[in-house]
Amino acid sequence: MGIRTVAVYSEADRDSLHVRFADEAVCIGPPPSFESYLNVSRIMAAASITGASAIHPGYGFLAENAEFARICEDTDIKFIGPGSKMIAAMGDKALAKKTMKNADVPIVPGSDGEVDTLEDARKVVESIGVPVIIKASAGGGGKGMRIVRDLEDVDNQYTLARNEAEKAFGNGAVYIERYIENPRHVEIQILGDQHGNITHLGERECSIQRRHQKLIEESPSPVVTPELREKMGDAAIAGAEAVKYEGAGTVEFLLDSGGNFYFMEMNTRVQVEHPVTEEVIGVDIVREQIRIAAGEKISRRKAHPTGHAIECRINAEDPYHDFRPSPGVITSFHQPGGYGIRVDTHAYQSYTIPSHYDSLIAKLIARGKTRQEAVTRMRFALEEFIIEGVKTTIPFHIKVMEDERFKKGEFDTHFLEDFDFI
Ligand code: MV4
Repeated sequence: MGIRTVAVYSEADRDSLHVRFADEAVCIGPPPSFESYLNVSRIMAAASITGASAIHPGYGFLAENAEFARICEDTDIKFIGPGSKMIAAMGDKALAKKTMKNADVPIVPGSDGEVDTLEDARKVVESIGVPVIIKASAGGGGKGMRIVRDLEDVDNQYTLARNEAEKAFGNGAVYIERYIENPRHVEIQILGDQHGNITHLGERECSIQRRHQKLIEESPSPVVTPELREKMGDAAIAGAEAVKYEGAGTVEFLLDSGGNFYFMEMNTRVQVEHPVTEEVIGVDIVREQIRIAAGEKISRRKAHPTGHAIECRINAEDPYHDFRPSPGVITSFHQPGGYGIRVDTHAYQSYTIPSHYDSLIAKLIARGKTRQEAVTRMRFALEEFIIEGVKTTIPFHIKVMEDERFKKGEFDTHFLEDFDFI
């Protein structure tokens, strides 16, 4: 795009590839993220010293921090993403649900917003019936959730949920909804520009996860028909239009076994799994984010997926020992390549994976004309990917690619709970 870039990095990331690739780089502090990547004043100082006109927040850290976005707005540095009020509104999960309900987006039946007392919690559960799920308003991504299967457990679980939420987010607010058994996690990628145009880029299937950490994503979903895609896409667009959404965003849905879908959360950042959408739609999502931030228009044309793409998250974790982190020096690194293979990574041979951050070290994306071709190509690329010195999730992914149920596309969010690896 011809835009000069400035990387920020902590002392632990001095040797990361993003630092070498940027035109300039500024160290913003010691390894602990509170002293570097979460330290707003140091990031603003780095932007100011280098004369940066915009900040791309990526994912994680401050990417969905409304306060950081507001400070960018106040200092006239363009935060590449939606406005701070939008981030705050979507970060409040109970409020986001109300907003989507008002825009006629399907939601899971449940409480009308937050449930502030035990008496109200009992009333709500009695009216919707068990099983229910209690979720933290300030949560998301599975943190602070409790399932209630027996009316007698409401008191206990409600109290536990509030205490957990208070501890984790400094906000004990919770809401309640019917618990959907064996759902799939299917999300719609959207783009909105400053001129009111909103479009969707189809769905991603993200049901293969472990402890709410996604491990494998794909697009299209093996169960989403063109008709369902149109319905989910229209719902996501209706929700985004109601809030005049600007930037790249993701509308997460639960999809039940009957083909019914329900709004779950909206993410106001680019997601880790965005490459599978890029591969089947033929759009560079980060480029679109930057164009939107610069005031340019997106094309309104509806996008249809061509072929199939799968992403495996290669984490520095030991899948043979409960996926425990495995930081350290990469002594050998050979990445796969060739037609239909893409690797997004900051790692290389001799690079030291720091222990301070999460363990994602590479994203391996395989594309094919069909899902089967993508799976086969992924299987061989995983075999070809050599990483030594640290344990990785590669052997786990090979096992999944060989699994009969996975190959048939027959899975839901509980797939890994009874997946016998080893
Ligand atoms: C649910 C649900 C069933 N019913 N909500 C987990 C992450 C958080 N965003 C919401 N989650 C769920 N919400 C209702 N009403 C099941 C889950 C859930 C889940 C969702 C997506 C992917 C994996 C999951 C694993 C367990 C539970």
